Amino acid sequence: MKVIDSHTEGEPTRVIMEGGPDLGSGPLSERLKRFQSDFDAVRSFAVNEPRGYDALVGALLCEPHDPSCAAGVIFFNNGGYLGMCGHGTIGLAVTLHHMGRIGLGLHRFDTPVGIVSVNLLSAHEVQIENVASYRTREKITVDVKGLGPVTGDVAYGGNWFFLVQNSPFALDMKNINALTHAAQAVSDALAEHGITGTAGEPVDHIEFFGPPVAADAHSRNYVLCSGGAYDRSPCGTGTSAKLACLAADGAWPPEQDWVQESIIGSRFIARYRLDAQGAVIASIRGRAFIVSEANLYRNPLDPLADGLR
Ligand code: PYC
Repeated sequence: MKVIDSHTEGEPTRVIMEGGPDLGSGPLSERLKRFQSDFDAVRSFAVNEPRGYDALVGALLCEPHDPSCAAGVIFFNNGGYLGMCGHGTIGLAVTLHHMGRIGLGLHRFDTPVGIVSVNLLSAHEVQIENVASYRTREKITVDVKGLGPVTGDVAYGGNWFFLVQNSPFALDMKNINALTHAAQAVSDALAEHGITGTAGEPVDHIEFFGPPVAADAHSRNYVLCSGGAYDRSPCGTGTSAKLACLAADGAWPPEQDWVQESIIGSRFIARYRLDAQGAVIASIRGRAFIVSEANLYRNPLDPLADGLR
């Protein structure tokens, strides 16, 4: 399998360029189901140890279903599959440019949850326009083991998020283990209380917010991803969900930059517009850099041929 690794504001993406599973044709949402049911070992092979690590997000490059798109993509991680991935889309755009497959300017990518627009501003800087984001529940309180009552919003930004305005710990890397344990406990509590997305999807990304460190930023976050690793970037789909909450609260106007800092201090510049139906369409701008190109090998004699699951 040929892969190209990059990082987007610190968060890694591994694009499968060759040697991925043949998922056939049809909408990306159907091909994701085929990936899940028939080729899940390939997901584990590509991102889990010993070839990968927990924070790594995989991106299977596919033929798009919609002919207006430059590429199709299915994102996945150490634990399963993602609807969309903001940092991964930025990483994919920079990777395709690195390979000479797309030029600077506007492109469309087909994903399992819809089409996203990509504006490749330079070899490293990309602005994406996400699928519609929305909040479904406001200020709900769950009792969390070890933390007590925790209040947050449920919102969608391409994945499902629980957004907690007041982080239980200061948003500092020295608290990374405490933040991760707390976010995992919140995730467990949501599952126990049956709090899901609109079609019963798990709310499997948890965001804690607090004041920014940089004077020109608006907020800092910590994001727990569905596989249990924390996002080194501010999370593109999580920042989209945040904008949906700000818009619903009337707390941030359309077409104005919102600077979202991550737990490591990297940032996305985000903004939103309202479409003809009044839906929040978030744009996320960030930078990605290629870090390696590699061939991954699978030996059937290897007890970890399909990765450490
Ligand atoms: O940037 O949307 C994102 C993302 C999701 C999971 C990790 N990063």
